[in-house]
Amino acid sequence: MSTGNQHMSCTGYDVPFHVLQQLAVRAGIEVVGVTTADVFHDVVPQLQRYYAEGRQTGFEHPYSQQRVDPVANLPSAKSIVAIAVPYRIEETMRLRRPKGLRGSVSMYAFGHDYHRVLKKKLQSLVLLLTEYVGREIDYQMGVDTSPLVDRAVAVRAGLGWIGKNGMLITKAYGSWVFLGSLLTDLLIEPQSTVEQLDSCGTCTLCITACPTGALVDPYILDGQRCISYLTQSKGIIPEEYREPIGKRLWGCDVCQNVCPKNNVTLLGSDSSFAPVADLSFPELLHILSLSRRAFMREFGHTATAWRGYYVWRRNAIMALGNLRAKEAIWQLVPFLTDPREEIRAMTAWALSRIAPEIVREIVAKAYSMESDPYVKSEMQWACDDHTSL
Ligand code: B12
Repeated sequence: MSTGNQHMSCTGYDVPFHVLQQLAVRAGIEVVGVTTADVFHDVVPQLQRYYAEGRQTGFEHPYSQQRVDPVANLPSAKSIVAIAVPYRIEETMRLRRPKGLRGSVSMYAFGHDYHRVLKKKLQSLVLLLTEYVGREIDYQMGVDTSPLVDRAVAVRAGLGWIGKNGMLITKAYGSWVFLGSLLTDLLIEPQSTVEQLDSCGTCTLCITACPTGALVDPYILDGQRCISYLTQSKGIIPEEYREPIGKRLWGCDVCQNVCPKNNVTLLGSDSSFAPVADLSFPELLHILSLSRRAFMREFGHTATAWRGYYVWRRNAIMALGNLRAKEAIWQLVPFLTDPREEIRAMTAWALSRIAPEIVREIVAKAYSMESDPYVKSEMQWACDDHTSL
């Protein structure tokens, strides 16, 4: 391959766009785009509104100049390479829920940790770019953890458009893509024609389908109501969300599943995104039986482990409650005296749904020994007049 310096003299760019595309393919990246390192002025009001309305989840960076200014992240930045990697693959399409007491995990999370997979691809791209330009390059990779707003970067780089569900939707793969970015001091030629942005038209399927009403307006997600957030949050889940969460143990795909733009899309081909172990439809009683160490051994290499095992245990208990799983009663009872409040509270709730008449006395006993006022309130039903249940 010719050296970058030759190209620079002809075009003024260190890397022409068609070369970037070829290198991206070699790095296993399906969709690539480029944008300048200019400030994302148009995102400022959207972000300010997001924080001002308290819709943030705590998983995003606090508001700062770094969220909108690439140069505040990498002072030498000239370009941003934006990538989209599809994670819906053939193997996923063949999945069927097995029988039994099983929960579900969102498609984005049941394979190998996408942070690691995308960072590896970006690392390969860096090596290829370095080789191409024939010098060390300054760069900063971002997959999820970058202060920059990944979707805004992707839009400006021409990867797709934002749907009413807030998702970045690509033409080829729909919204079933992970996003990543590479800030670099290279001047990379932008795509000469960026495709006309598609739009949702009058469709509002995602808004009406959201089980918790988290899409409060077109393009506006209240992160704290989003099931994806709730399943990853720690502590006690507010009662109004417990039933809508259903059997979900991690993440939620409803607003993407109903999206017509996701009907006819190509599939990705990276087998890293195939379900790991039993993670697509985990057996709930198996989850409850795992020690923390065993959980990490089984699921530590997925994107679902970062919040720790207790979030999983709590979610499995909630799912069993929602499934009215009588078979689970005696495995649940010991959690009434678990050291963690949220586990005791969710167990009392689950048992009240599964078989209040069978466990009333046991829960009433737990109530009498309980010292936490909130957990006590979750057990109160066992002491109330049972004709009201
Ligand atoms: C915090 C966070 C969450 C929070 C809050 C989500 C949210 N909407 O902000 C929670 C935990 C709820 C969450 C859920 C999910 N997340 Co998340 N999340 C993030 C994170 C870390 C920060 C997001 C952020 O800053 N939000 C602030 C708001 C204001 O920005 P935004 O919604 O991301 O983007 C808006 C602006 O870009 C603006 N915008 C920009 N240009 C334009 C142009 C036009 C015309 C319009 C109208 C708007 C617009 O509109 C966007 C949509 O509101 C990003 C990674 C990152 N660093 O960006 C991943 C990220 C957004 N999440 C991702 C994923 C996969 C998910 C889930 C699908 C996971 C799941 N299946 O459970 C759900 C989807 C929920 C949904 N419908 O949005 C992907 C999205 C990929 C994609 N195709 O869009 C990202 C980019 C991670 C990644 N690297 O791939 N997530």
